[in-house]
Amino acid sequence: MSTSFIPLDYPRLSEDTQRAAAEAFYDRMRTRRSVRHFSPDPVPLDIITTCIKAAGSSPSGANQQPWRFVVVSDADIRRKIRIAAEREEKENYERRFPTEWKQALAPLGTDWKKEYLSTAPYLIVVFQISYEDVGLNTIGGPPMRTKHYYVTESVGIAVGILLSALHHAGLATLTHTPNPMNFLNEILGRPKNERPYVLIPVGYAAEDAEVPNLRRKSLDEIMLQV
Ligand code: IYR
Repeated sequence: MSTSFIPLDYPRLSEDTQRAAAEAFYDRMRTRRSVRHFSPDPVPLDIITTCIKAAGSSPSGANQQPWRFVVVSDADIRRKIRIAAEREEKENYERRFPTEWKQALAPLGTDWKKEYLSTAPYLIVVFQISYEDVGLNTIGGPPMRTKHYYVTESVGIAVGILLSALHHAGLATLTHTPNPMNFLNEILGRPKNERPYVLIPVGYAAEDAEVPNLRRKSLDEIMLQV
């Protein structure tokens, strides 16, 4: 396959502008928290779709863009998702999670109840597209497939950009991964080459929303200079 190239369209900034941009971004991002208490207030859909376009600008393995973002606003579907997720989480908390895991989760104050899944006006369900079927094999064998590379890494980066874009737009989010999540394929009618990656409730935080008093690691703890 031949490749064509175009000039990179991104101007170099002055150092002052760069510094101001870096600081403004950090100042905004440091206020991001995982929110578990949502207001049912509606959010304009175009704000959500713009944030998804930002997520779609993510780098990906071999530029295969192996992601699908399903935006759920229908109240019945959100309720179905809540019921299915709570069924799994009840099993997790009551039987499947080892004691050690429950101890690690204790500071977050979580349990199997997931009210936010029906309160938040949107659930964005992110799927990773593990491979793509590219047509039927002419001699009746299995379909021909395009393998995707670095799928989890690519989708993880896209989700990071999505969470940043939503937060930057003034919205509250939660990265939620009820386990197992295959009920999402069934409820949302997604094919089996798409695997649920994360479920993100999106909306405004409830007025009385509280978050655990956690400490972020300092720069010294997360960065080394060599
Ligand atoms: N999925 C469960 C448990 C849970 C797991 C992790 I790792 C967290 O960071 C938080 C919760 C739940 O949502 O309650």
